[in-house]
Amino acid sequence: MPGSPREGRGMTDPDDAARRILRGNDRGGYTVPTAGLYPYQWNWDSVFAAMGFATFDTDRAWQEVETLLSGQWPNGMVPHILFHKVEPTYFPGPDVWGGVGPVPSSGISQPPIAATFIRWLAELDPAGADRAKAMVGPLTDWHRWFFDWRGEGGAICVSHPWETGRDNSPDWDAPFAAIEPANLDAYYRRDTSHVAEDERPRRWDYDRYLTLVKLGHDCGWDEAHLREVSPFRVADPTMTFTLLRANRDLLALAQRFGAETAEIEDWIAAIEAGSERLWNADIGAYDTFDMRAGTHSGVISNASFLNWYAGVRPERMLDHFDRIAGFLPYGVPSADPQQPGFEPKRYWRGPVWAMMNWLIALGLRDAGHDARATALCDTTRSMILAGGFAEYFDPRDASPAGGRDFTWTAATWLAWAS
Ligand code: 2M8
Repeated sequence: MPGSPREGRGMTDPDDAARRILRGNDRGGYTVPTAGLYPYQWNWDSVFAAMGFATFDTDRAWQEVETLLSGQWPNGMVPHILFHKVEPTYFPGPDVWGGVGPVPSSGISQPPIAATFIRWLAELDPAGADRAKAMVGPLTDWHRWFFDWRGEGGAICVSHPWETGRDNSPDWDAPFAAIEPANLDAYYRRDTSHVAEDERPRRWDYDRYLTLVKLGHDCGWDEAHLREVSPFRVADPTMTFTLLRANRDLLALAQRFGAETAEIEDWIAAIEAGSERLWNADIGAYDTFDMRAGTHSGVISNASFLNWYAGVRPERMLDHFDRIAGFLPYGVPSADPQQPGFEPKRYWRGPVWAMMNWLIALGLRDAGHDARATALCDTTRSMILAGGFAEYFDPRDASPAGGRDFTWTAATWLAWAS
């Protein structure tokens, strides 16, 4: 972690500020993304949190992931939210979801970045080898769940936008337009009491999010049934590319600890081939593919740039990366600023997310695109120094948006951007 300029509005010591955010969001064994707005344990947020903790407290880092895996369902799925104790500041809570695992939870998963970061954690902290070894079985079961229930010829689908973590991306506009919300009980959102309405999804989106949650809840999260009847089944670059990368890292862990590798090798080959499904030749970019409609979204998002992280086709996406970098001072925006649907302050429809930049830059570095990786790290550092540890940032001027004192931005700072 190279040194950083100690500047920024109101931040005399950003490293110390970041550590204090992680400690402040620690609820004892797990970390919330931010108080109030997100008062539970989220899946990929926790993995980023672990890497932040790893810079100053490796025991706490391992504990974060162990608590996450303690919520694994019997079918292998690791939920996207664990509701360790009920908090009234968030909706929808455990009763709306009706998760069927050992800890009250949601009924969907989130991008499986865990194996990748557990591998690093094990390298960083050799004393934690036994803890890493104990995770190989649960991680394999989780990856198998993705492959069995979300795989479509090696491309990995989602059954809800929340599963990708990119909640209101323009990617979902077309599949959502085909969903007519039905039989929804009256509900009261809590998010807009914490954050300005124009930085959050619209009511139109929430009606459809909750329609899909109700569908899952009412069948007890029966994946075979949902695969048949759900109106929403979309192959997605976040899932496909993070799972491909995670399988490569799981393979390394399995080899190190003498676990079975053949199944993991098969998954890697299948997803490498299946990722081609996400290549939209019309726009020369990776995007989502709606399995129900048989159409690409045509949307270039920050997830479109995860092919390098996944280790596929390193020559692709560079033109779009350079075009967008030349158009906006702070990238990578969550939606293409030169496409319709771009909204620079509205959540996953334009703002920049520091932890997505981290994943993209990791991939750029692995693919040998070093100058771009360094430039992305530099702009992310400036963005955080200018805007603080916000949930996301306006790509035009780095102004902060969404929640504040945010765990994954603090963790990204400590483990990568500082
Ligand atoms: C956001 O998603 C949650 C639902 O899962 C929400 O808006 O209520 C997304 O940014 C997601 O990627 C993230 O994991 C979560 C917590 O930070 O918030």
